[in-house]
This record gives sequence, C-alpha cells and structure tokens, in this order.
Amino acid sequence: MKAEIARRTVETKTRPSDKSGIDRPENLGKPQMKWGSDVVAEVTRRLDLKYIALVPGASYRGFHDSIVNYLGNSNPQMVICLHEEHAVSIADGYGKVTEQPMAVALHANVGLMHASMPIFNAWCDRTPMIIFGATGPVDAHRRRPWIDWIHTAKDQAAIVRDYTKWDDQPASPQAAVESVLRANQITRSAPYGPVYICLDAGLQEAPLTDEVLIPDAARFAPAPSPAVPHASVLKALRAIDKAKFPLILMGRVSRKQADWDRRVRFAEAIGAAVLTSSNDPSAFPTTHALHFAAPCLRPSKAATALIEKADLIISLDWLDLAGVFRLSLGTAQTQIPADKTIIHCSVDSIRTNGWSMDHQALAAVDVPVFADPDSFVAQMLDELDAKKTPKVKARTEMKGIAHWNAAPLAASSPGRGEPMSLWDMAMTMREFAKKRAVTFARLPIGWPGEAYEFDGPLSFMGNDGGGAVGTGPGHTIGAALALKDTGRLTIGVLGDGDYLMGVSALWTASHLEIPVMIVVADNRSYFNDEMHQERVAQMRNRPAQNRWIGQRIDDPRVDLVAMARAQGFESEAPVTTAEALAKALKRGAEIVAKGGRYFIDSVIKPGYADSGPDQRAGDGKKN
Ligand SMILES: Cc1ncc(C[n+]2csc(CCOP(=O)(O)OP(=O)(O)O)c2C)c(N)n1
Ligand SMILES: [Mg+2]
Repeated sequence: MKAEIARRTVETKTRPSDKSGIDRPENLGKPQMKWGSDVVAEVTRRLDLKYIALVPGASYRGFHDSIVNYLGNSNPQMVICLHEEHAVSIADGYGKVTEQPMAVALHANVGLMHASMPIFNAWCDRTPMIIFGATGPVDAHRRRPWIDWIHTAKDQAAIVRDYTKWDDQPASPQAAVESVLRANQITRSAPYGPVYICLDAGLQEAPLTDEVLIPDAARFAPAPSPAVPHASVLKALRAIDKAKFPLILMGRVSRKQADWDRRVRFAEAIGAAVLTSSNDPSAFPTTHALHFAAPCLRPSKAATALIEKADLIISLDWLDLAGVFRLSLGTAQTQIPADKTIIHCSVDSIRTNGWSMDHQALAAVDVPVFADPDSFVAQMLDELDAKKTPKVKARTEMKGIAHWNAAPLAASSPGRGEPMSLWDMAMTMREFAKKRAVTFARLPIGWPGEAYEFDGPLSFMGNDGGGAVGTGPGHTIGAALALKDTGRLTIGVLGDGDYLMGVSALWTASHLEIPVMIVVADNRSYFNDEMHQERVAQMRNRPAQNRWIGQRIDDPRVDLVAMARAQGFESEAPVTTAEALAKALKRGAEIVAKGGRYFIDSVIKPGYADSGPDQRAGDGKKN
C-alpha cells in the first residue's frame, strides 16, 4: 500500500519557473468540461468572481481540481488561507470594499464549523459572499470507510442556515447550474448576505453522462432594488419642509463615490445635520460643517444633544434606530416612540429571521421607505431639482452648535519617551492619514471618534458587525486585496487580542503579494473585558483592582513582531511613543507603496479614549 502511494506521488513545484504569476498551473492543454465539479466551476467562472478563498479538503477535491486544472486557477483565483475563519473574513473584507461577492470553499462539516463565526459576522455586515462547501458522498455505498462517514452530515447547511440568506445541495450537475445562478442572484440582492452551496462529493467526482447546458448568466442577474413610490418621496419632502431641525442618521450606505456625492448634496440641499456611526463604513465627510458631532457607536454627549434637538430624523438604514433613541433620550423601553417625526429608509426587514436578533429593536416610524437608501437620496434630489428648491443656507436652529473638529486636536505626549495612550496613538494615525489616500480596513474598540476624519467612501470599512474578535486580520487583508491596484494604502488597526486570534491570516497576504499595513494597538490585554470586570466588581462592591485577571495577554509577553515577520511581513522593534509611531508609519508606507507588507507593534497604556484625553479610562495598572 505504501509503495503504491509513493508511486502515485508526483513531483510538484510551488511556483512556476516563469514567475508570471502566483500559483499558475502547468500543462493544462485544452481542458474539457467532463466532470460534475467542472460544471460548478464553469458557472462560477461566468459570474465574474475574481477570487475563491479556501482551506483545502478532500470533500471538495473534485471542485478543487476543476478550479486548478479546468479553470486554470483564474477567475476565480485561489486565495489559500491557514484557517477557514480567515477565508471567510478575507471574503468579508473584500466584499465590504467592492460590494461584490468573493467565493469561498470550505471543507465538509469541520471546515464549515471553523468558518461559522465569520459567516455570522458577514451576515451582520450585510456582505455578499458565495460559499461552496461539500459533504458525502451522499450515496453511502460510495463512501470511503471512516473519513467520509465522519465528514458527511445530513443537512450540513443547518450549521449556518440561521445566518445565511439561502442554502442548497444540488443533486445533479444540471441542478448545480441553477443553484449557482440562484446563489449569485440572492447574495447580490440587497440586503446582501452570504449564501451556502453544499456540493455532494459524489456529484463532484462523477463523470458527465449528459450534455449540460449553461445559459447566459446575464439573464439571471439580480433586479435593482425597489424604487420609492412617488407618494412616499412627496411625504418625506413635506416632513422635511415642516422640520425646524432635521437630522440624517447615515447608516449602511454604498461605497460608490457618486452616491457619496449625492448624500452630501442632499444634506446640504435640505440643511440637515448629519450623524455617522463608527460601526459602519464611512458614509459622509466627517469634517463637513453639517457633521457636528464626531462619529460614535453609542451616542456621545454631542450626538445625544443633536438627537434631542432634532424634530425630524431621516434614517438611511441606521443600524439600531430604536436603540439609539433609547440610549440618547433615556426612555425605559425601546418601543416608546421618540417624540419626533421619523423617516426610515431600509430594505433590511426582508432579511430578518427568528434566530438572530441582529435586526435590532423595532422602531416607530412615520414615513417607512422600503428602498435602497442611496436610491432614495437620488429620488429625493431629483424631486428637489425638479421643484428648483433653493439650497438651505443655514438653519437658525443650528447656529452656535460647536463642531467637533473646531478645536485643534493633538497627541498629548509626543516624544516624551513614555508609553502612548490610545488617544495619542489615534491622533498620530489621524495626522498620518490626513496626507494620504488611506483606507482604514478596521479600527479597534475604544478608538476615539475624534480620530475618524474621513473624506470618502473608502476611508473606512467599518468594524466587525457581529462583534467577532479574530476577524480583524482577515478583514484587513480582504480589503487590501480589493484595493490592490488603486494606489490606496490599506491599514488595519487592530487590538492585540484581535490580531493574535487571527494572526495566521497574514501569511495569505504575503503569499498573494498583497500590499498592506497592520498596526496593533498593543495594550497586552483583552482590555474591553477588563472594563466589564471592573464594572461588575464595582456593582458588587468587590475589589475592582482584580479586573486584569483572566484578561491580560502578558507573562510571557507575546512577540507580535516575530509573528508578523515569520509570515513574510517587514517590521521593526515595537514603538512606544507617538513620535516613534509617526516615523514607523512613514517607513511602513514607503514599503507598502512598493508592494510590500508592514507590521507595527504600537505599545500603548491600557485604557480607552472614547471622550478625549481627559476622560480616558484608568491607567489599568495591575494593582
Ligand atoms: C470571538 C469572540 N470572543 C470573545 C469576545 C469578547 N470580547 C469582546 S472585545 C474583547 C477584547 C478584544 O481585545 P483586543 O482586540 O486586544 O482589544 P482591546 O479590548 O484590548 O482594546 C473580547 C475578548 C468576542 N467579542 N468575540
Ligand atoms: Mg488589547
């Protein structure tokens, strides 16, 4: 048996000798569509899916072969990962930038289980993604003993059904054609979300016996999102006409520059104040005169004051409308309607289910608008233009409101040779990003709103919608892959806990030669949860100084730089001052501009910086 395996082992190269590309297959000849999995690959090819992120596994060895030896490993090209969690996180990061799906391939039930958390996160992020999985052979007679039995599950998709938009397990190559076309249509229809197709190993490996016809994929394209009924446009405009203090909550909107420009024009045309969330990708210029309060996750004091003042709220798919009123207006129940007129534009309601509560609390709404928010804005502008409505100069009610960005902000301890605070680090990064086309793929928990200085739809990609620690490295690399040839500098600023959980994603960036920078806000702690332990101890009148136990990532200290270098990133010794960080960022930017990868370990004092330097959390000493 051993001899037989040895004889069958072929000599392989990891890179072709001509260096023309990454992972190029050789000696393909003219591949013919001959096997079940070739059909799946063929349809996938026609859907304009550039990449397929994966960890290999025998359950889909037929499909794997079709991608390499039938498609020639391009369109989609394999993005090999060291963990299924990274494969999905990379697809999530890519989808956030492009609003297009990346394909993913996951092995059997085990790979799917590894991937379940980032799939949930992609669901919460509303990211399109086509995930291929595998099981079986479904025909028990054809299963290899042991391994095929443990990796076969009846209704395997049940693992992720509650947080995917759709799943399928086609039983023939013909059915697989429909399945892939439908998956594409569903995942690309708003609200986006991942879909899962489970491929029977038997189907993949069976030779084709009948001709399989593959129709023109263009005839199975998703429909555009519904337009707003004209009556609703007029109703919304009447509410705006009556309002003294309209406030737009810019939530989940598109990454297109034209949509961004229209949102600015809309806010200016109606003279509305604007709030954006630090959870979502950048939606509006944060330094614009109408963006009074700094972006925040939970309403800050300044944001609360705006919400209180506003008599009209226009929510453009704001993530948690009822919740934000409860927090800012102090109502005991989310269902007590805010004493304001509310316009809420979203199509999210068609994607809710009974398992996940990520649809958030139910908000009372006066003008419900079932449409894509950017189409709504475009229609409202058309109507305003048609009526030749003059631009509102400035609302008297808004005069005298301080703009968050009016006073100069600076790092409080540059170059003093002492460890930075998170505030110092954030201000240093803000200064650095000002002069460049930077995309922040992620920013860590506790990052101060004052550091969110965004001037375009690609300035920031939002955080982990599912609160999923470990997704940061994958999101960053996926975003960087999407932005590879755009000249933008992609930076993921990550917590050390997030970095360490997802650290082996870095290898994929090196293997695919993706230019990217990763900067860790290194407080050597799961600090967010130290804060929780402190709060609980205080509530129970117990010693809060023990908050660090079970939280600190220290003793031994992890060599974060070594972990990046080991995977092909360039780096330098950890930086501990704002001045040193500024220099490291410059060095890193030069390397990334040449196509490289750079890692910076930015050592900071444990503590958060939600509300500026004077209100930072305690210094977090162990005792
Ligand atoms: C998968 C997962 N495990 C645990 C948590 C709970 N959690 C939320 S934030 C956090 C700390 C993250 O640490 P780090 O990335 O270093 O950020 P810091 O809080 O130190 O700023 C943890 C453990 C989570 N959200 N997700
Ligand atoms: Mg930390």
